[in-house]
Amino acid sequence: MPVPTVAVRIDWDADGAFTGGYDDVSSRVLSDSVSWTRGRSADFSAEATGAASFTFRDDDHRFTPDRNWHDNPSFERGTTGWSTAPALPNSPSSAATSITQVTDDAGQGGTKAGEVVCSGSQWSGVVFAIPYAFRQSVTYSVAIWLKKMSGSTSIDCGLYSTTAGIDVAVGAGTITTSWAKYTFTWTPTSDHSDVVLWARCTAAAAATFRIDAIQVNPGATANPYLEAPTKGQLVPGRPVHIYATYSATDYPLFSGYIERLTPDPRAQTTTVVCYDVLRRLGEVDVVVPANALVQRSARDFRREALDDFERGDRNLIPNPSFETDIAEWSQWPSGTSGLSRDTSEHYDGAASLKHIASGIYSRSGAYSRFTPAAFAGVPYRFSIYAKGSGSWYLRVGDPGGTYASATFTATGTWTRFSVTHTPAASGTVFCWVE
Ligand SMILES: [Ca+2]
Repeated sequence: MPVPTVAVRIDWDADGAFTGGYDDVSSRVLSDSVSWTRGRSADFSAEATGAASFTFRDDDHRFTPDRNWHDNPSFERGTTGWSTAPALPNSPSSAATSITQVTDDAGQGGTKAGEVVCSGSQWSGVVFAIPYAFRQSVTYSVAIWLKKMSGSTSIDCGLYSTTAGIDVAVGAGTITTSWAKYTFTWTPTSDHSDVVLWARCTAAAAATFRIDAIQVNPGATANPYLEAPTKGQLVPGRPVHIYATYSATDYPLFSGYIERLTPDPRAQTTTVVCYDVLRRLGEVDVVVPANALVQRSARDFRREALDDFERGDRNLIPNPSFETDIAEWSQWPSGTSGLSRDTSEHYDGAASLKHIASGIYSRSGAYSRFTPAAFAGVPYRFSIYAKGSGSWYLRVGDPGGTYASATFTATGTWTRFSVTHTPAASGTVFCWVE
């Protein structure tokens, strides 16, 4: 008899998806440590909310909050937090021309790096604010990977208190065309909560260089670099999702948020305690109908929250992202000759579905079918991100022949369009764009 496998995911970077490279933490969870409850209580008893807890293996300190104080060290999700503002100790300092995400990496994990284009003015560079308190007489260590792309090789890096204007530490120096790690330490002589990390060109010359795998931590040596989560991500409130997979079907078990993280240095573990969406409902404003106490009980809210979770965490479209092929999609009126997988354009992932309307037919498009079948009376939302040109219908219909339709005009920018339909009959549902 097959045994269900249980998966645990945490949206560390709070991007609304559990698909980040390190969001699936299942392999780190001690197998006998997972527990959860949906908080179902007997009739007439007090409403109980759900909870979950599990314990990570933490022998490499991946889940120790102080492991890395830099919250965008790898550029995997862009350049958030980085700035070309010249908040640098030398005067006059100048802003770099740009910092962008590029596909490259220092071999420390991930696939992206940051590329800095310096302006040609002396002390041109970029900064990243580190929003944590640096304490007097505590030594902090930094490791940063740099690679020259063009121009000057006179690059340095440091930590700096922007208001005190003192307590500067400087590292790096002459960089090369190969990725290399540069390290330095800083021991502030007073407390600071306004510290920035900089990387800049010390010469009055143009320079382009790349940055990756930055490590900042208290201590005399830099911790080994590990791809996320970092200090700013190991915090309460991050979404948590536990589900079991049985015969290739996923069954949600728990949806909630981190309440607390408790590292145990001696056992080299970190225990995570979570609360569920129902307790979250008690913490946020909700819109309820008039006479809410008469019309809706807390049990209704619970059932709806769980229903939303069970419906909302699954995508019924069998092949929504075209990452490997365009299976499950067909062309209307017939065939697939006008459909192709396009890796040059994509909203998410690495590919999109490209459809060129032939102009032969008054309408042409692409369609897919829901599996499993939809149920009468339950609303379904079909949404796509689209880019291109022309006027289109977005439609979803049921086997009873009724359908809902929305029109949109595609533009040169990826934009989300959606349509909602409540099937009148149960069975396989079609969704299509034409
Ligand atoms: Ca990276």
